[in-house]
Amino acid sequence: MSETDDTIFGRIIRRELPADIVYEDDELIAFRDIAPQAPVHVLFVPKVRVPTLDDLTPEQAPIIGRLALAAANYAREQGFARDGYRIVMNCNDNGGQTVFQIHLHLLAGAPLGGFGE
Ligand code: IU
Repeated sequence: MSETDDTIFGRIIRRELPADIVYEDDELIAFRDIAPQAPVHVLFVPKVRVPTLDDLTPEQAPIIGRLALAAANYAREQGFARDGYRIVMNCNDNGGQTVFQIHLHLLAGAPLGGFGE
């Protein structure tokens, strides 16, 4: 059983809630954000339960690499890697985190501008 079963993303992993899933393997799932902030907005979520980046242990550090690699592979396969994209991970309230299972946002499909613009 997934360890993420107390979040909405756990319910997506278990197919209890619908999502537009674009990638899945033994360790992570990727699906389109329901409120996209760019033409392409995909979330990469590990199946292991980690509420926030602040909870990540040294042993769990490879999870971040797997999320990033999956996002990079997706961008390359979809043909927008050379145009570019942004990956974001929010942590806790001031970071804007609303779902407490770590996830990487992949944003692409248009110039995204700089911070503060
Ligand atoms: P955040 O980094 O925790 O703020 O990101 C959570 C994202 O999850 C946010 O962009 C939501 O639009 C998105 N989301 C979703 O895709 N599906 C859902 O059922 C829920 C939130 I709730």
